[in-house]
Amino acid sequence: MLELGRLDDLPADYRAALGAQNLVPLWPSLRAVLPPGQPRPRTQPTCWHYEALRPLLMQAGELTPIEKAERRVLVLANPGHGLEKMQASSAIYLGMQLLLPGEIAPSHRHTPNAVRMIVEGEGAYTTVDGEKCPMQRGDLILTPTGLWHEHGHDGDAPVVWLDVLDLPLVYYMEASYVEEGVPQTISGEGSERAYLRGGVAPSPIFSRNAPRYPMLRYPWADVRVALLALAERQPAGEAVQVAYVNPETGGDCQNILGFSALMLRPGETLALPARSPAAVFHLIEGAATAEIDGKTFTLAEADTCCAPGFAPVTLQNGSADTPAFVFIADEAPLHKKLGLYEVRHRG
Ligand code: 1HN
Repeated sequence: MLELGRLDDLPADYRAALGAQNLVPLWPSLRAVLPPGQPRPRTQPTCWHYEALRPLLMQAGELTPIEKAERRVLVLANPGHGLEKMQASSAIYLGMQLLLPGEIAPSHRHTPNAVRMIVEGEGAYTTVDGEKCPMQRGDLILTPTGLWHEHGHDGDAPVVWLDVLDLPLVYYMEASYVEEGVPQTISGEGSERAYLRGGVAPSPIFSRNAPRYPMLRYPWADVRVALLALAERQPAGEAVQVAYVNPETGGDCQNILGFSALMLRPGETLALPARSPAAVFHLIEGAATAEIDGKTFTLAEADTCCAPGFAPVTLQNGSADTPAFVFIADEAPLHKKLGLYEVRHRG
């Protein structure tokens, strides 16, 4: 590939004259914005171990009252982007949130989409758009763009969850903002019960008027049963994976990020193809390793790691007799909508 002229090849007075007119020569930067063959992601393969972050999160509970935090969160920041950017990847934000017994994280709504993956504790709940969603380990709770949400805790021990948002993208788009609310009136509970069986959906008096986000809570107990059932008939070597979908459309449950759960059978190794979207892997249950771009991370329960786009990923169950369950968040819906989605099978 032809070597192009550099900025310092140009006379200083010419560069100054360009700058004064808000002009920039393209050729010194062309290879950086259009690298050959594949992107050069800033996102680095990174792992956050729960054992290391939990004491620091509990310390935040002592240092900062909820009133001074609104949301008491330690952000899982990718060093490749600079920690202050609070990005796991170009589009994904991750944070571990702590709510102590009796605390309330007040109602608000915002443009970024969020989901919560519950990590630890009993007795907390999130109210989303008037629906009270209990939080139990492994549950996935959606708070899609524009819906009011608040968290409360009636239990007697700390509750921790992983927040996954598309905040970096929405912020980059200069579309990120919040509105403060008042405590919500609870109007319902358990919308997930309405979609308990795949293939049948509520249809009162033959009329289907599906809300835009019909299902806000995906209980882990149900997802786990679905994975175990799938594992019984799936041939060895084929991924046992379910997607969190909108049960009315079968499409992705949110607009920008995609969510799925994967079961690694005892001893199983899965070589995933390199795909253009970045992805996050969070271990719900079991023990596993994740090899990302040649870097190997050992994942214990509640550990979280991220893979840049175009990185080959190999997941391995570290146990010969127990399954491992992995929650995956990725940028695939975004890439598909933009026409950028690519899969590169290993050659
Ligand atoms: C947010 O609204 C929550 O509602 C958590 O729990 C983390 C990070 C950035 C922006 C909004 C929550 C967030 C957030």
